[in-house]
Amino acid sequence: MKLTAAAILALSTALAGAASAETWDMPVAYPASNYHTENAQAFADAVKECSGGELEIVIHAGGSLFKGDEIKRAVQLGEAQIGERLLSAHANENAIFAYDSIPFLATSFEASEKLRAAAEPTLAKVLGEQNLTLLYSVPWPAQGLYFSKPVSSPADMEGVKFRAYNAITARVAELAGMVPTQIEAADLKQALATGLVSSMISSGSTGVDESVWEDMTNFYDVKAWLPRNTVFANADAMDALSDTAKACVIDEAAKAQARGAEKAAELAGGFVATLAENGMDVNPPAEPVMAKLGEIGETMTTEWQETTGEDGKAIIDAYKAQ
Ligand code: PCA
Repeated sequence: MKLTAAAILALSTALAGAASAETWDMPVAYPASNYHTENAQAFADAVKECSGGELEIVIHAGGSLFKGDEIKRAVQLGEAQIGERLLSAHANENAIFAYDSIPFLATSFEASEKLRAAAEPTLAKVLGEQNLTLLYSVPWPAQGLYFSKPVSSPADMEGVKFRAYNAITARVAELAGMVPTQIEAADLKQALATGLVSSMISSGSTGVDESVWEDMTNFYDVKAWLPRNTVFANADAMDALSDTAKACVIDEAAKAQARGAEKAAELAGGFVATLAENGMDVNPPAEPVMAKLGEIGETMTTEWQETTGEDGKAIIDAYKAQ
C-alpha cells in the first residue's frame, strides 16, 4: 500500500499528538445523570476522538472537584482547565452574566436561542477579559415556582423562605416579600429537609434531579426565563493546545451547544409530568400572582439595563433586531 503525503502527515500528527497527550479537568456543579452533564460527557468523548487522543477532558460531576460557586474562579486561575457554570450566579462581578435571567424577556427555547446569539459577542468579550474562552452554553427549561403550600395570591408568598441560585432569583424573592438564601443545587435537598427553605424558582429538571416532591407540594409553571449553563476554558490552556486539538474543542463545543438545546426542549415536558406523577400539584400560576411577577419583571429589567449600560443595550438591541 502506498501512503499519500496527506496520510503520512495525518499519521505523524496523530503520533506527535499521542506523544503530548494531555488531560483537562472539567468541574460541573450538577449531577452526572443531568442532561447538561451527559452532554458535557458527550462533548469530552467527541474531543478525545477528534483529537486522536491528544486531549482528554475528565468531567467531575455534582460539585465533586469544585463546588458550583468555585468553578469559575478555579478555571480563571488554571486550577481547572475547563468548567461549566450557571454564569448568572456571577452577576455580582458583572451584571452582563445575568443576561439569561431577565424575567419574561425570553421565555421559550426559541427565544432563548436568539438571546444567546445576541449576547455571544458581549459575553465572549467580558469572559475574555477574565482570561476565559467562551465555548458553549445550554439552556435549562423555563423556570417555575415551587412551594410547600398552594399559592393563589401575592400575600401567600410573603415571608416564605426561598432558595435562590443567583442574585436575580434573590431579587425576585425580595420583591415578592419572600426571604431568599442562596443555595447550590447540590445542597438543595438538605436545605429543604432541614426547613432552611421551603420554596424556589427553578426548572422541572432540577425538581426531578433532587426529588423535591419529598418536601414541596406545588409547582407553578410560570416560564419566567431560561437560564443557561455556560462552558468556558482557561484562555492560557486553550492557547497551549495544538491547532488540531483547539479546532476539535471549538467544533465540538458548537455541536454540544446545538445538541444540548435540543435535548432540553425534548425533556422539558417530561420533567413537569414527573413532578405530577410523584404527587405534586402542577398548575398555571394564579392571575394575581402572575400580575405581581409581571411588575417585578419590569422593575428588574429596568434595573438590569441601568447596571449594564452600553453592553446590556447592545444585547437587548441585537435580540430585538432578530
Ligand atoms: N436548575 C438550576 C438552575 C436553573 C435550573 O433550572 C438550579 O436550580 O440550580
